[in-house]
Amino acid sequence: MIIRTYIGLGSNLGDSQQILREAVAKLAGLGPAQVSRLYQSPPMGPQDQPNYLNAVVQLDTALEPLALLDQLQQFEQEAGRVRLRRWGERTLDLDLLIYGQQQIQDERLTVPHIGILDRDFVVIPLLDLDAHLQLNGHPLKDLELVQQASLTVIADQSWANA
Ligand code: PH2
Ligand code: MG
Ligand code: MG
Repeated sequence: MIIRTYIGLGSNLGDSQQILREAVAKLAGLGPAQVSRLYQSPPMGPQDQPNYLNAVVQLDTALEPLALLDQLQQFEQEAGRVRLRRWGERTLDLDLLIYGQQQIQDERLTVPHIGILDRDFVVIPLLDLDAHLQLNGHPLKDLELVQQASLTVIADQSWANA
């Protein structure tokens, strides 16, 4: 069965735009993929770290959740992932945000991702891909943070192809 999934992308170390572009190309190898606009976002967590580049990919895939997670972690490693501290700077972060309608509680994986509802750098790009997307029956577009987002659009949805 093909499942519609959403994957959050973040980077604030190295050539972040190139790192994210390569990640999108790898994700597109797992099934039909669409990408959000590309955003710059002030850091959540420690403030003494660079701004992030963030985006979301919509991926339709036949991979089971843990098999998809394995792929995401492999792509993080291939990007030379460096992660210095919790909430801290990193080369590439790939988070499985949504997997169809499934709720998953596994020691390796919680889906929907725990932070979606209070992260503008996740919600706004999700809305690029589906303006009517709902989580547990609540339309994401009605969240207060949508009106107060602190993101800057860096590039339109063609950024990953360039
Ligand atoms: N990721 C983090 C910690 N802080 N801040 C922004 N703006 N964007 C991120 O992707 C991010 C963060 C750890 O995953
Ligand atoms: Mg993350
Ligand atoms: Mg992560």
